[in-house]
Amino acid sequence: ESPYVALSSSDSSGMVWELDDDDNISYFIKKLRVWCRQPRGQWELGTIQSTSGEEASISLSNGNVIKVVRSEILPANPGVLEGVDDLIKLGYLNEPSVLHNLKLRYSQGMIYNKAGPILIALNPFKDLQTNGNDYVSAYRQRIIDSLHVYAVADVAYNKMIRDEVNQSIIISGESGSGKTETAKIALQHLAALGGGGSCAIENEFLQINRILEAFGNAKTSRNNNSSRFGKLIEVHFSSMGKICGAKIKTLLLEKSRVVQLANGERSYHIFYQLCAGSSSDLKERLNLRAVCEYKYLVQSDCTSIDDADDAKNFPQLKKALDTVQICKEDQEMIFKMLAAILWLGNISFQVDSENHIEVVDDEAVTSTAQLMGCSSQELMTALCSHKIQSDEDTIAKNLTLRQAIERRDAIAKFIYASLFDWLVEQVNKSLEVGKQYTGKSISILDIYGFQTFQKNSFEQFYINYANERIQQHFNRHLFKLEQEDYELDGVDWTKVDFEDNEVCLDLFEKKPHGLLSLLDEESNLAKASDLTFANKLKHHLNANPCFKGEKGRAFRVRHYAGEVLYDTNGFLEKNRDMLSSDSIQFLSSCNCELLQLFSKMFNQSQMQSVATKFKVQLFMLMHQLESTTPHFIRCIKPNTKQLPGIFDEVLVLQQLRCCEVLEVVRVSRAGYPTRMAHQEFSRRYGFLLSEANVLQDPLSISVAVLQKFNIPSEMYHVGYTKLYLRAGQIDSLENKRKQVLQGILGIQKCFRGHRA
Ligand code: AOV
Ligand code: MG
Repeated sequence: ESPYVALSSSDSSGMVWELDDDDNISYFIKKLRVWCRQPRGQWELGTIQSTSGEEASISLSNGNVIKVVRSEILPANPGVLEGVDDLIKLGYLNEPSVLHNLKLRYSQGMIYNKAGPILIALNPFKDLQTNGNDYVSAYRQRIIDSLHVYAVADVAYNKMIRDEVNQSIIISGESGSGKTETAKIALQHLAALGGGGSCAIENEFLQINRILEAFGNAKTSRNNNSSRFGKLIEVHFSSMGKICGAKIKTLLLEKSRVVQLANGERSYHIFYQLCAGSSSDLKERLNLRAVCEYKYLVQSDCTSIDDADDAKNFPQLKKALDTVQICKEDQEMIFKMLAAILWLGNISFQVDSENHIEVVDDEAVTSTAQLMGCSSQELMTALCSHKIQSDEDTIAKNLTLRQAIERRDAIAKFIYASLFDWLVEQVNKSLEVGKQYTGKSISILDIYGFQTFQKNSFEQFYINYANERIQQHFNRHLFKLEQEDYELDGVDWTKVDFEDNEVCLDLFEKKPHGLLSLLDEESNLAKASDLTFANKLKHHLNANPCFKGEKGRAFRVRHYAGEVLYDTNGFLEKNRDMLSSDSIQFLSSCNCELLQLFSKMFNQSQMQSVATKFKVQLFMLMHQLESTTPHFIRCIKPNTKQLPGIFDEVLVLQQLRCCEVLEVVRVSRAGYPTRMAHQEFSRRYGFLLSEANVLQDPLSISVAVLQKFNIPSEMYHVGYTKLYLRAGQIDSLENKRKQVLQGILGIQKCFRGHRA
């Protein structure tokens, strides 16, 4: 029950007080439990003892009495509302109350919370033993807390079957907040729901995740297992609710990581697994060395991860490749490509007396050439010369040292990115169980999280842009559409304000003067540089409040999750992502099936910039999500140390703010979370009425059902087209329906029994 009523009279001392709409205290109340802000920003619980003017004396729980000004005080919830599972139940919805609630539950191992329609998942940074088969059955028998990712998957599954509409589970949150783990838990539960009692599909999903993570995840300074690509896993179900296939769609892999690492970070897990865990036979065939001998891997002074055993993970990865039916020959080819990339990184150049550069002909060259299926000479030519086609013949021109290094790295990146895409394709082939999907699907979205470092480059630029798009999807569904619906349908409604990120998206997408268009425009100019690009941005975008030009090559963007300073250094080159025609020709001439395939694929793909390709991929993904009923999970990172038991209030608050949790709860508390068209409602529940009503129009039937089951009038609103129900109402109707249906089924069984 809301404490508003109880507290809005005068208290025992006779002091009159009031709370305004935003829960601010307009008058002081004696003995009221309050939160007061301490000088360092944290909130402390206390009780008002006396007031004088703008100040109150507050006694804290440690016995101290302090004086606090009115603006630094907020009302606290009564003890009975400590640790509620849904923030919607909080009487006072203010930041300290929400934080306190989450913190209390977190300290008791309860990492899941509802905030109206969304699930908030706090990263425990330890195994809570709440996932796995025992837990699925415990969950099903309702032995355990129903607040779990399982519950979200359940709701999505039931809704898909009931409404025959595709569903999506959209997981968002900062880097390291737990999206990928949450996605795995959701997938595991879908497999349990639609797997028909066998664990085969569950195991297959597990193995696929192992492959995707080995090739697509890496240690960053934010997360030891950071996803460096985005993914949408689409699980298809038959009309009977059984899984009949799945498909993975990926979003641009961060390929610069293959050749360039920030200090303390690692390249993709697979490289370390391969070096540490392959058999001596395989090592010999690939001429493989220890991690410390490869330049691409040692540049960051970080080759191992606490708690991760690269050597042990490799045989498991091979098993996973077996599971998705990648044959041993193909596996060998994959490992060869990885070894070739590592050796490529060891190739060095020298400048001769005439200032010509040449490749140092050493073991790196012979190993790479052997692995790629070409001669050392062919490889060396490809790395340091540039063929120019004149009218009569072709002339070879020597590259500069910088160009040669760029070419070497470009080849390494190209091979790795192509290998990743190819692998995803193979995985998808193995997932196509039933070719024809007759039923509906549930998609799980898990992308790279919002990131901000001291220096942010092109990778952060597109990652944060994608997060901005997903934030908009979130806003649209939880604020915009919701509130528009009320207004259109004549529901009396006080609008809840929310931070729209349209202006920031505009900054990225506007044509011709948005960040992406300007980047493409500049990338097409031969004479352009990162500096001219930065200047162009400052020239065209300064009017957008989300943009700020900075000194030199830098600019700032105000994202929904905070301000990020970008350095345009390398933007143009990374966006052009050129692979010279020489390199492609060279790769297609190698005696290696995969390299030939990759170069063919390259020739078929249009020559698009990375920004354009990314935008297209992202739009396709969002377009697909638009046609689904979304279920949102917000992951929250309780601390940056990646350790259990630490709840950093400032950090959590900042994340709650940027995903507007309080606003979501406000909309949902004031609103009607369940809505159904009269047609749909009457079809589903009309049969609960006596026959006489069945001939009426849907709206009248809806009303009759509500009346028959004594639903109080403040619990619903009859709109022009839809029926709006407050939280909890549909559950009681569903229960009634189930009871009646079970009764009917029971009678039918009884009849059949008689006939038999
Ligand atoms: P992310 O997906 O949100 O980051 P992860 O899902 O990789 O974050 O989580 C980071 C780490 O937190 C994991 O490796 C686990 O150690 C731990 N963790 C997260 N969720 C759980 C859980 N439910 N139970 C136990 N441990 C957990 V990124 O991909 O960087 O944006 O790109
Ligand atoms: Mg992840």
